[in-house]
Amino acid sequence: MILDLSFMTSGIGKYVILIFLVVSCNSNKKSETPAISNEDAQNTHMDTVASENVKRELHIGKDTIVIIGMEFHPKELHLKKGATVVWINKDIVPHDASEFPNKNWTSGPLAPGESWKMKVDKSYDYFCSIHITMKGKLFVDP
Ligand SMILES: [Cu+2]
Repeated sequence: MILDLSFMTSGIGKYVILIFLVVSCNSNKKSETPAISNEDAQNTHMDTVASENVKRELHIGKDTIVIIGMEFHPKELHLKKGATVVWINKDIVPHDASEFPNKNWTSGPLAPGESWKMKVDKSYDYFCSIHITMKGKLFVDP
């Protein structure tokens, strides 16, 4: 008996093989665990508790802005004239805090763990000039 395998290299033969591979991959998915397990829920809770402690330590929302997860926290901060604002980079990549849009002032690159402070006399929009979608606002009450 002669087995003719020439169809496998023909146009239709390739599609037959591809379909077979896709079907056999999908059949493995039934054994996967649910997307959110109890352990994940517990970890999320622990993260929330941890960030509450960080907030208390760093006076976030008073005069300290924490950079974490590619965001400024808080995004908007109300200050008294002459207050000193501190930016602290708690993220895993460098960021900066720069006047938006002209970089009239800038912290320069802040490595993870570094901080920078500036005395503020008026309201500003600012951003991270390394990741230009990261934005924040400082409001100085007159
Ligand atoms: Cu950044």
